[in-house]
Amino acid sequence: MPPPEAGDAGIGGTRFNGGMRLVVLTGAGISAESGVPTFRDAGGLWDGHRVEDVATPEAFARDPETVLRFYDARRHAVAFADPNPAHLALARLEAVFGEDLLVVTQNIDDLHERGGSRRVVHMHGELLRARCTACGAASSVTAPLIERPPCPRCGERMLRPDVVWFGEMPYGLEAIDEALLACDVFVAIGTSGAVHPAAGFVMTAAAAGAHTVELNLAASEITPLFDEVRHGPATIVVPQWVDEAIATRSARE
Ligand code: BJW
Repeated sequence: MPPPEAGDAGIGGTRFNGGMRLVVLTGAGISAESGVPTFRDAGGLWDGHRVEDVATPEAFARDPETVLRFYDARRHAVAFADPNPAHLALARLEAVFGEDLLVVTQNIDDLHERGGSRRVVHMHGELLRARCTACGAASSVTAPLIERPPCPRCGERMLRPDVVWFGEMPYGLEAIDEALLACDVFVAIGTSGAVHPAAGFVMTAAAAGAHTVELNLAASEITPLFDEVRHGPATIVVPQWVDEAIATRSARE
């Protein structure tokens, strides 16, 4: 895919052309209007929990019941949530951009997939999957983890949520890095920029020459790093930005 040419500035400051490669990073803010709490906003998911009580391997080793109940409750809540117009817009974007789009999500819900996206990397794992602490196999598990269902591979009843806690290595970093280095536009949606390595993706993409865009309800910790910033609820600003991307690409094909 050729790189964007000089003077290729598009609508709203974001540059698009035929063959443009996009990486979209999503955070909890994209699912907020589906009723899934964010982490660090007032009233967020961890308002009633200390992060270190639930989101580290040490916490799980210390008190597995509390951690399993916490994730079972989130699985239950997400099952009743629906994808919102921001998730649906990213699926429309994929329908047009195909393999030129990669969605990297920090979210462990499945709202991107239920919204129709297929090219999604869940870098912090998936709520509906579990990993065996005996044999390491990861699998889809529907039974509540607190009931200690058996591992489909080895039969041991030692499953943990297949999510990435602090101090653990996120998933898909090699593929993500490759996409960031090759992308022309990097967009971060609804993430606070408080957690690494995701918070550093904007710098990787910018250093590789990409135009960078932040779509967020409010300024984040990394807002100054972006070329273009649009503030507003994801259900409004994401479909708007996607419509511009699709219109501009279609006009040039
Ligand atoms: C809206 C909206 C609306 C609201 N519309 N917007 C470098 C420096 C310092 C520390 C580190 C470093 N590198 C690594 C670390 C250590 C650590 C870390 O980052 N610590 C920080 C505390 C500083 N990182 C790690 O340990 C990671 N692993 C790692 O680094 O491995 C080694 C490695 C080395 C070298 C290279 C690569 C790797 C692992 C991090 C795992 C994070 N896990 C969690 C839990 C997952 C499971 C679960 O869900 O329970 O992931 S923590 C939590 O934070 C979750 C999220 O995915 C993540 C990010 O949160 P997010 O999505 O940004 O949500 P919020 O709530 O923070 O923000 C919401 C945003 O939405 C806000 O901006 C709102 O404005 C916005 N919003 N409503 C639009 N309607």
